[in-house]
Amino acid sequence: MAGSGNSSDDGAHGVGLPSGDEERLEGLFKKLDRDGNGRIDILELSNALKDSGVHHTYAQKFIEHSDANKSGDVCLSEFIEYVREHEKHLRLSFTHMDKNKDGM
Ligand SMILES: [Ca+2]
Ligand SMILES: [Ca+2]
Repeated sequence: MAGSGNSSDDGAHGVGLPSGDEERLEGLFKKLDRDGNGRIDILELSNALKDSGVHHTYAQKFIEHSDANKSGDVCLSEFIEYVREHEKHLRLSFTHMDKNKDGM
């Protein structure tokens, strides 16, 4: 990672969002993006879910629904957008995933 720029925009970012929410989702995104290329593809997601015993068709569904521009993979903004909207429903799976990781 090169250079940490001083951005001087103290303006409105994340309108209506509790601060920290996007960071939290970004952390989750980075966990799932195993090769760190900034996108989650079907393989990465199904591997992550497989580790925690979630059926792989769930990964496919997740990609299908969150891939807003139909690129075949999910970038950070698509991920945040989707998870934010569906978090209540999704939280179960992701909590489950964390638990399993720590619990083994
Ligand atoms: Ca990736
Ligand atoms: Ca996409």
